[in-house]
Amino acid sequence: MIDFSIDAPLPASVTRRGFMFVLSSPSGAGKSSITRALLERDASLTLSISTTSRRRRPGETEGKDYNFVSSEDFQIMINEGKFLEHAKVFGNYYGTPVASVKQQIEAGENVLFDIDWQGTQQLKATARDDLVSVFILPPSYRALEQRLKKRNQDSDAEVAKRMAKAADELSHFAEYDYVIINSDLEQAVDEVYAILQAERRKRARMNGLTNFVRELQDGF
Ligand SMILES: Nc1nc2c(ncn2[C@@H]2O[C@H](COP(=O)(O)OP(=O)(O)OP(=O)(O)O)[C@@H](O)[C@H]2O)c(=O)[nH]1
Ligand SMILES: [Mg+2]
Repeated sequence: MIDFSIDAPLPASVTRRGFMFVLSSPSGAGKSSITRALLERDASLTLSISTTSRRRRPGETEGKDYNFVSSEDFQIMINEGKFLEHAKVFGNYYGTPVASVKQQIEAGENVLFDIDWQGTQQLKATARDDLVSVFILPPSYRALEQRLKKRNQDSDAEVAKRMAKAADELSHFAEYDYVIINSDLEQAVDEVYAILQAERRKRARMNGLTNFVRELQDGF
């Protein structure tokens, strides 16, 4: 397989602008597994670590999975303008820290976001050109239910709540640039990776092309 994450060298005068790469899906569609695999495969990709008021689950690490804060502190951070976007999901607050995303994009890095449709809408409103969004669908209702149960991280009540919300979340698929149906994890990762690699090569994300082409023309 060709490793497309290694670019052919660009002329010194041409640079790349990065983008925000958003993955959303109903609970249990496999988004977290896809996220993990993508980060492993593509070294140019960094994960945006969200802040949340949800309680830390066993196995989760502060600062790696999320920055965990109290609801009160989250409210204060909202008021202080600390978030690029934020939303309430399943009764808890989640938000993207405004911090380094802008600088990362300008430096040509691609930033991966595991956020819901509300957050995606907010990013779209403020930074459409820097946003590429992918919605992951489960292959069937049954598959979704089984994945949620197998995960077993949450109580039965929590699983039921998430199932009920899944139908609602599904209805937002049409707000996304791309849709991937995750019936086979490896294949789904390949497909999302292909999108990532094609989007990196968009003309609009390359700076300095006009001058570069002018120099080429001068040689004729
Ligand atoms: N808008 C927004 N949504 C977020 C953010 N961080 C996480 N989320 C979303 O919040 C939802 C719940 O995330 P978690 O509490 O970690 O639960 P989970 O088990 O990962 O749930 P799923 O990913 O939905 O299966 C997911 O849909 C995430 O995509 C954020 O910063 N902003
Ligand atoms: Mg998740």
